[in-house]
Amino acid sequence: MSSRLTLTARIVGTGMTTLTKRSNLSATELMQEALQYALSSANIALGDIDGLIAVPSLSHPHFLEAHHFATKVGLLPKKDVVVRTLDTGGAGPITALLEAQRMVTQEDCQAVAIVAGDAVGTMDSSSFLDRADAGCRPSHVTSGPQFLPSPVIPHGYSRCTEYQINKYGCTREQLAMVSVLMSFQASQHPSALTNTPHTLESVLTAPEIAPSVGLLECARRADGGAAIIVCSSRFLAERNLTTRGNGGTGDVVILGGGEASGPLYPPVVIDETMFSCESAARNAYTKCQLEPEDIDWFGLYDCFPICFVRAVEAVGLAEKGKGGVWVEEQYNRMMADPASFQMPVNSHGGLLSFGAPWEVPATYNVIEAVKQLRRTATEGGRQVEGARRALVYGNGGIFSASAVAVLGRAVDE
Ligand code: MLC
Repeated sequence: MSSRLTLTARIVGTGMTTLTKRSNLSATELMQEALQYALSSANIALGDIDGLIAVPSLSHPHFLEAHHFATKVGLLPKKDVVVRTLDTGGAGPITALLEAQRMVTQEDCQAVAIVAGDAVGTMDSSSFLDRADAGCRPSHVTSGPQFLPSPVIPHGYSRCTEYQINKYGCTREQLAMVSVLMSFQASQHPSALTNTPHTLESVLTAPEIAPSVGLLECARRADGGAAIIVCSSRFLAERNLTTRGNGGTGDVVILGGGEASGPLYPPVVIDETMFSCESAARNAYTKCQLEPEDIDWFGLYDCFPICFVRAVEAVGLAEKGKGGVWVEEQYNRMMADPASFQMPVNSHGGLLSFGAPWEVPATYNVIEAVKQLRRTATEGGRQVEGARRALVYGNGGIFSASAVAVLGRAVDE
């Protein structure tokens, strides 16, 4: 009864295109395909959508991305539709989830679609790096200590990695273990790009991309589109669409979240002030009045191992400075008994091993979270038994934007 009186934002459908190294499709085509899957999984029509959020792509950038996409799919021109482009880099899909929650609970939207798509895998290496580098390096800095060589993003994360090593004693091996763990998780997911687990040695001996980052420790460039449908509980009740009982899947509620920002470019001297996941996670827990112990599954952004290690600490899985030790414990547990190993974090394999179409991957965290909460993550022994709440985190730029959302089953058991 109370769920009908309190307006909540529910994730009722998700969709994603097949992840591939090269699709030869445009970002818009990938978004369009993903949206179709999401609408059909939510059992609603495009005409029901009165809110659309898109995150921009690197491969096919458009002025007013969401307006461009809405026009392409025929949602525009139409007066009563709220169309917004959100750009917080890789945090975008989580920022969008929190925005969709506000649109549904405070702006009277009934059904909001979030779309993301990119074809960075189809781009040749130099075009990709030209665009990726330009975004993360100030154009006037061409030498000196602030200058980051190409590839700029791995070099920026390498600087942060060295800070963690020097300040907290995180080891190079512990960082490489993140990639091993992610590849193990991915090998249990049928849609992941990486289907064979890496060995620690293979990660440590992979070609060096930046001083403390090897090839297998970089977000795995790919093409893909993904979409999420968020509806108001009122709309679902009016349409008799509450999916609880519809195939037994149940709705997923957006409980709340938090966001925080860091600098656009890494400073010459890295210190704690540049990291933003900690305050985003703290804000999310405070808003939802929850503690780390209340979360059953975590979708943590892992574009590079350092991002994952910092996230493990930020969300409270490990004490500050002990993220590397936590990773090593998981790795040792996995090596001791791979057949029964389960880790309730990134059960899809994350950016390192599931696949990373630029700003799309945080959407995969949400899609996997929804599967976990609906208890349908059945392949590969991934399902966390009795999962009731999930935390999803997205990171933009080089720790420049952090967004954290907490999701729950619509009716707790
Ligand atoms: C690459 N390969 C991997 C892999 N990464 N294999 C397994 N796991 C991984 N994590 C494989 C590729 O599939 C390919 O295989 C081979 O390694 C070479 O990769 P490539 O990308 O084709 O090579 P190249 O063009 O030389 O570029 C290498 C690179 C680039 C490391 C410079 O991949 C790169 O920049 N990656 C990081 C992408 C990135 O920065 N994303 C944003 C993260 S920051 P094969 O078999 O095809 O030869 C973020 C925040 C934000 O997420 O806001 O965006």
